[in-house]
Amino acid sequence: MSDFDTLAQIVINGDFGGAKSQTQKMIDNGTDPIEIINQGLMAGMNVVGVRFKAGDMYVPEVMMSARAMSTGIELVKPLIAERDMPTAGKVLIGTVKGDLHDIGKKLVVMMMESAGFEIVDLGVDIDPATFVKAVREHSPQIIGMSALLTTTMLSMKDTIEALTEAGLRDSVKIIIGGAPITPGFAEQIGADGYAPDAAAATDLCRRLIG
Ligand code: B1M
Repeated sequence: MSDFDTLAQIVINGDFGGAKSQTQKMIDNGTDPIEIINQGLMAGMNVVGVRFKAGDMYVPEVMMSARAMSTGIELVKPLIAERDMPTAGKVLIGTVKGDLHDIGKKLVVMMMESAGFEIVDLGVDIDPATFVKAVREHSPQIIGMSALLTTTMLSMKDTIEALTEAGLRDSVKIIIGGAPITPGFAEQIGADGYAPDAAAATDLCRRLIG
């Protein structure tokens, strides 16, 4: 097994101690940091994404894998100039106004970060005006909104309307998700897409950015 395969397997196993020592070993051996990310850490997380989607891995295991991946990334990050960090695109994400649920959103964030997206996570209880302000500030390609309550999902519609009023709607793709959300609701409020889980959300962003 190559060093890359070993690191990928460590990420799949969610072994953050192992991720730290294996990444450090590869750095000490002079392995290219970008290759450590792409062929080791991300390769492992890609397998996790596929298994999670297929129902072969569950939320706690995915979180352990994401933590293992982050442990490795933190070690190689200082070795890579910021412009060289692989980025798949920028995603601004938040749980909508009135809603404090963020476990699923955090999972989405971890999966997207693992796939190379740059994430601006606004947190929870984010009102439409804050989304608008953040789009102006960060210029993301994608906005992701999460809602877990049937009462707060309507804030997604308000946010899209606020973005339209601010003249920003056409500058971003909008995706939504969360337990009460359906593809029909996404279509009804004019979102660009819906994803049922973190792996699907990551795939959707890849497709939307092309
Ligand atoms: Co609340 N809660 N909760 N809760 N809570 C639910 C959602 C509920 C279904 C429980 C129930 O009654 N059976 C119910 C909603 C009913 C409804 O609206 N139909 C409910 C309620 C009523 C409430 C309160 C109103 C309770 C009260 O105070 N009376 C209150 C509301 C607070 C508020 O938000 N203003 C409340 C509070 C809380 C806690 C704070 C205690 C806690 C949240 C802690 C936290 O998130 N930091 C909590 C929890 C934990 C839950 C349950 C038990 C679990 C949610 C969860 O984390 N699931 C939940 C019941 C349930 O779902 N079984 C419930 C695990 C997570 C990995 O899944 O979040 O679905 P999920 O995320 C998935 C997908 O949905 C998707 O990907 C994720 C990972 O694959 N996804 C996206 C999520 N966001 C996405 C975004 C995307 C794409 C995909 O693109 C951007």
